[in-house]
Amino acid sequence: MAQQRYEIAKERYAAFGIDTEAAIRKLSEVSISMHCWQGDDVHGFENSGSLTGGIQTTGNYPGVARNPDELLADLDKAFSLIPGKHRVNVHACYGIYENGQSVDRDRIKPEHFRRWVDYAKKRGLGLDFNPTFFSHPLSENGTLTNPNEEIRAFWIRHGIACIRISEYFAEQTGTPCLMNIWIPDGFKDVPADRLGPRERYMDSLDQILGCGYDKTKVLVTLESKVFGIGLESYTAGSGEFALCYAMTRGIVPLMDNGHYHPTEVVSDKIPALLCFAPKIALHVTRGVRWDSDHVVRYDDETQEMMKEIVRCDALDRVILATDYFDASINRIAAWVIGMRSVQKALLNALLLPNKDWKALQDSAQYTELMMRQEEWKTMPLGDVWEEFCRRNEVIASTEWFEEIKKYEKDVLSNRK
Ligand code: RNT
Ligand code: ZN
Repeated sequence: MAQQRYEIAKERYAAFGIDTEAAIRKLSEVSISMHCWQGDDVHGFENSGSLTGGIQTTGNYPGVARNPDELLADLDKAFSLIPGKHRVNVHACYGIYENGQSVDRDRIKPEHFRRWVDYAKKRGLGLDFNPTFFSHPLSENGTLTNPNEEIRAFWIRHGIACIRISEYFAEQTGTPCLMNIWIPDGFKDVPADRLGPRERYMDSLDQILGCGYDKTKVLVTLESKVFGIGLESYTAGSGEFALCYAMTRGIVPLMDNGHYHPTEVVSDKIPALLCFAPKIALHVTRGVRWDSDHVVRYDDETQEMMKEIVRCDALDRVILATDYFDASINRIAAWVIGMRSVQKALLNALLLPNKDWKALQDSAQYTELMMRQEEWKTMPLGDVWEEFCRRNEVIASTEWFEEIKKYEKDVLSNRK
């Protein structure tokens, strides 16, 4: 049945000159860096207490992963329901310590992440990394912008320690490791000095990048942000700061689509940046009214972002990662829904008659363009999606949720 539906869909797309086989092939090659932190509400393994840095998880759904064994098992469950081969995005607060005794952030070493490497190697997954500049006693009044030189030096050492771990990830997995820098530094209320923190941030970043590292192994990205909870009036790493820094230092700018004013869209920023940057990176998330980090869905903006990547022929220039955290629903399902939504949006983009539509735009036939864009929405994307899942040996329809229910009953319900 599904097979027949795919054959019919294939013909319908072919009538518009679109090759569904090529789209399926291309999509199979896209790997997305899946964030480990959806599995435990950004808690990590340091027992450091509460989440700070102006980001928040809400909800108390049972079965949260409490230790490395549980988080790795949950990741496996999620990956078994996500088509394709992907990467795992690890935060520095997820070091795995033999005796449960963590070391401070400026002393973390590759050996503390050996289990992540073993995990990834066994499964043929890539690994990415992130320094953790939050949820720490020394992050309360700024990290890389801190006016206290000792504290700032501590965080610079953390950044460099993370570059070493990223190099180790790249060497061990045989694929370059993306290391994303994001700091929460900012102010709740009107600052007296906006320049100073940014100058210190610039200097700190220069010191971290100046440690000497192999640029073919580690791809450093810098993520901007407009505000955080408790940091409403000012963030040092604003859009302009991060973009100018990245472009002048030859690192990669990273856009998180929750990190802009509500009517700004990252889909429009993608082609703007691609005019100048050889590579850009994305954190795909879903902000509802604010940077709320809801689970990614197949919504308009997710579709629009993926359309831009495909239309700009930039699948090899835009590096994709997910970044959201919902503690109010089954966390494994949250991973699966978000990842599959990004993939569905990519497939949709790969199946668009982009050339024809561009010709309509270029010849100012806007009425016909609008008509075609709207009529296109009822094309049988779902039948191609199911075929893509089937070929990747992953359950295509809603039946994957039976696996979640079973795992919840057999595994999650025992975590009390
Ligand atoms: C925060 C940023 C950042 C974090 C992760 C945990 O607003 O989006 O990427 O979500 O580092
Ligand atoms: Zn982010």
